[in-house]
Amino acid sequence: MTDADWLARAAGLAEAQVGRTAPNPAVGAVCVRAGRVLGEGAHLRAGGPHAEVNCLNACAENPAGATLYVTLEPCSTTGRTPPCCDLIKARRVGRVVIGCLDPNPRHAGRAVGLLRAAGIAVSLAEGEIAARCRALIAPFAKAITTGLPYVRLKLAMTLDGFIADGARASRWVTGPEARAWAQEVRARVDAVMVGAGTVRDDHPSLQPHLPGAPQKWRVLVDRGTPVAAEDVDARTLVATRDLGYDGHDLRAMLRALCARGVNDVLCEGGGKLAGALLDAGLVDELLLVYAPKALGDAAAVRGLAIAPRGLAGALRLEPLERRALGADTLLRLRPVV
Ligand code: AOF
Ligand code: ZN
Repeated sequence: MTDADWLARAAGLAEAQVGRTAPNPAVGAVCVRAGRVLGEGAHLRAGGPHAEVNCLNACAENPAGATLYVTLEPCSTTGRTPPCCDLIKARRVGRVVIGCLDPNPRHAGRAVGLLRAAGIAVSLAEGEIAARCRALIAPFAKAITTGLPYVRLKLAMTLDGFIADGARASRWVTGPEARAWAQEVRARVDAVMVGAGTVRDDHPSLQPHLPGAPQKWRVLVDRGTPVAAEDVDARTLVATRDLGYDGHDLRAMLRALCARGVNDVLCEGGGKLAGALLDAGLVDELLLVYAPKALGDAAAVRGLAIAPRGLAGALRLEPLERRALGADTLLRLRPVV
């Protein structure tokens, strides 16, 4: 087993917690001596022990001299919990291998010097495993450095770009595989957001229908369309009421959402909200699921209702992934800025 292999094990522990730790990042740790796991752990929820603490406390034997693999740089100042660097020193860990540095300005890069000064060897991951550890915390990194959540835009569309037909029916655009995948995506974000028109037409629960999945914030962006009382529950944030939304400034609305501890939000439509987010440059990632269907109906609902642009100024997207979901096709894309 190489350092990268052990870090991959730690990354797996962290990945299982994605969507559960807001506003903290998901972090995993494994403590190893002579090719044997002494203990492992993950950060399970904000306010609870960090991954290193759970890992070191789970060690079946004294971790003195052992190697600690952790997906994120250990913290070095007191937040809701005491600094992990102190515990790592107190337990006399011999070596720490870090998946990626902490973008949180309170900690960024400090652990490396602090641990080395205490005689602990420190290595920083590189290459593929470092990228995997960075990807794990991409929403946290954006939120902590910019005050804005990481925004994913998911739309299920026909090949001619419609998310609903002329009667606003949208339930069966994509097939069962794509719908099951959509539940997993919901389970891994902090909040799910839609325009109020979508709520009026579909009354979506916006919750992941998966056993054990935590409940998400439902963000209803009401511009023009009021939200009916029966569509509001304890997990609902009505943008004008709860996020100070003025009907225009989506950036300020997202900032208010981030201030509530939401590191990432999944926008599931409708087309106008999707277009407005794209026009405002607020989307980090698009998840477009294309069903092999076409409607050809001028009254159907366009998915990407962006402002008109000429070909020279077209919205450009960089493909990150293409994947079959049953008969449907997922395109994961990033706007080119
Ligand atoms: C770690 N391991 O498992 C996590 C870390 O308020 P606190 O005490 O929970 O500290 C939160 C900050 O600690 C968070 O913003 C991030 O910088 C770091 N998170 N650090 O060493 C962990 N979750
Ligand atoms: Zn910590």
